Amino acid sequence: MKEAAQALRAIMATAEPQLRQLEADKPAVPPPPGEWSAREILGHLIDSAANNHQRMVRAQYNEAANFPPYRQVDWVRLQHYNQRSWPELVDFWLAYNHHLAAAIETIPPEALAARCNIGQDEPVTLEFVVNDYLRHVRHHLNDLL
Ligand code: NI
Repeated sequence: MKEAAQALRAIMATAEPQLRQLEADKPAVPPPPGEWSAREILGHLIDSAANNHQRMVRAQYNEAANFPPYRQVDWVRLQHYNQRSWPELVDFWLAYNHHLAAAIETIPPEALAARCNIGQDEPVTLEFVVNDYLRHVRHHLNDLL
């Protein structure tokens, strides 16, 4: 999945300067009720990276079909991202995604059809998980930036 890895690196290259600028532009803007702050959105992207990392590796030895779905709202709430430093969250998100890009790059073609549970009725393929991960990152970065 070289192209997906390259796409993820390109997303990071574009987003990094904008993310680093964001805190200077909008320090601690409180979100409307029921919505996530910038820190919580970036935290949600870190949680997504962590959960999808597990799926992407486990799928390659066929143990992702029963991997539990994760409760994203609880993950954000329980980790108190609003109390964290913005630069630390940005650094960690970038580091994790550089790691994921390397992991995605080495997924062999024969693993692309491996089954992954993402909490829907039917498991999806590993290829779908990778592409859906990129779509999800783009979606939230568009909101954030
Ligand atoms: Ni999301």
